[in-house]
Amino acid sequence: MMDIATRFDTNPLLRPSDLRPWYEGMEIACLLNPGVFRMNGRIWLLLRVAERPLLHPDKVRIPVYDPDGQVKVLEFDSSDPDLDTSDPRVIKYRGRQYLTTLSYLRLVSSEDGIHFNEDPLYPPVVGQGELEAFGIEDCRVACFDDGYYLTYTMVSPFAVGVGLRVTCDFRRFETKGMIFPPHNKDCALFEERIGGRYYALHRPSSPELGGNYIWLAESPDRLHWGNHKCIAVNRPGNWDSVRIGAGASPIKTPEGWLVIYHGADESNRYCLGAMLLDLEDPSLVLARVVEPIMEPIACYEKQGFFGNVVFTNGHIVDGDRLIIYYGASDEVICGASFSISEIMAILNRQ
Ligand code: MAN
Repeated sequence: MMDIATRFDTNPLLRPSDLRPWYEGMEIACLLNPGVFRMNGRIWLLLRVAERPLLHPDKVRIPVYDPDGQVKVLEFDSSDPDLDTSDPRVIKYRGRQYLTTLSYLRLVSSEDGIHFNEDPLYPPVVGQGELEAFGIEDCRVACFDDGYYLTYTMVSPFAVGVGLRVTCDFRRFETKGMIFPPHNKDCALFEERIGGRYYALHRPSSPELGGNYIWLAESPDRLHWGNHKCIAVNRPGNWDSVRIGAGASPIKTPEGWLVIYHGADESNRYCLGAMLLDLEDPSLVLARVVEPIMEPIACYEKQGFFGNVVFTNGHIVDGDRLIIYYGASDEVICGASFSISEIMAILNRQ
């Protein structure tokens, strides 16, 4: 099978063993789904790093933040019949769910977009408070005149929602709290106003009636969001049949806003797709691909912490070249490029 992505020859670019764990007594299980931006002439990745306590032969150990921001480890007996460990990402126990890893964000940068290093001057971005007790994940970085807007998934025993922090230098952050309440994730801000208003794509979940669809919202200030509209749904029987969610900020082209999105099917296989939104009214979907533009094909995309996943929430645009950075198998960071005109050519006009 073929897709239209050109993977970097040097993939994976980063593996868990390339960084030291941030928390004592923990190991890095996964590097995944970076936010991407340019700053000071360099390309930066805001990696999602997932750490877990060192494996124990008879215990299942779950890391969480306590109210002081310290990591606390919950322990379960591996032989307890009430423990469901069938998904490597989640533990289910007596009606409750816990994550097997604790995610936070870490910055690396590069001159060439291939070799990335960490600079100790930039501290990790970690979960704060009870709504982030299970960590923070999958951060999109949107670039505005007044700073970088970070939209990320807040995870806690209460729920999953979208948080916002704002920074100009990635050293001091203003925390704005939850901007899209549960259950919501995959929030990508448009990097410019349309008709004087800010816009965001987001992904609420409505399991009883509806599904995991992509919605559009508008705002006067990027903090308060309203006029929500569902703009794209799952396609039964297709590669994006169970859930879809936006990647990074939509890309402005003469023909419309190009949105790269992920879609998953019943077997949790994650592929990437694309759709085109009207320039003036982004609630209008002008076109959407039928086949994915990228599928888990390479061995590092098929096998890993959670195999058969390509997931992106960060890219760089350079003329016709779209470079995505992506998490492969929820374990390693990779790069791939696309021709924007080639994506445009396969978009199916609606
Ligand atoms: C969810 C998120 C992503 C992850 C995929 C696949 O959508 O947690 O971070 O990559 O699942 O596991």
